[in-house]
Amino acid sequence: MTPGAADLLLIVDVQVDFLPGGALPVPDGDAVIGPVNALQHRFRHVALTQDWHPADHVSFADNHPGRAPYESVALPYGPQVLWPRHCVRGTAGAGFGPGLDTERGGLVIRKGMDPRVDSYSAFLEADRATRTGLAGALAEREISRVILCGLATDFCVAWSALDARAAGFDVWVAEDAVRGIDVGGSLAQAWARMEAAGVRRIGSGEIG
Ligand code: VGL
Ligand code: ZN
Repeated sequence: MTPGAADLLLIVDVQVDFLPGGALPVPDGDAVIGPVNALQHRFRHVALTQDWHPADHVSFADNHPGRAPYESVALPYGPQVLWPRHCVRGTAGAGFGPGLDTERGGLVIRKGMDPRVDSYSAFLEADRATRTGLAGALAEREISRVILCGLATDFCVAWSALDARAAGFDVWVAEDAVRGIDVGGSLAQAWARMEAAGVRRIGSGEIG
């Protein structure tokens, strides 16, 4: 694949709290930084996302008395996994990972800012109704293909990839530039859902 003017690299949630030593570390998460940095130089359009929660966010287990991280609760929009408190907006944990090149990013999308609604996806919040504006911004830039990398494969990468497909983009995941959390089989399930939706996988070495 040779990226051109209609291609966007979407770097999902490469943030301190998702890296080893962070509040919600993705196993081996720091392994994505090298490939993600190498990929960026091959793209004219680069966008980054940041999970950016208020302190009273509904996805934090400690905001639900008696509940523990990784349990699921029923919310008005459906089941919600409860997470350790992470990526509280403005904190060091919500910052981009050390070593991640960010200067080529023309667009930063922050998500999960509504205290009552989570947003794994960079396009659509978990209520499946509130749009972040990313699809419109990409349409205005005449982007037709989105290549995803970052964290976590089975949550923010997968939901973003599926919503990008639903929005009509040609979608690829750079499989060596993502890592997953894997709670209760979520990683295999996410790959199966992406495959069924027509999301394709590519090695970052095949892009350039
Ligand atoms: C994510 C869990 C909670 C992610 C964000 O970036 O995949 N996962 N918030
Ligand atoms: Zn989150």
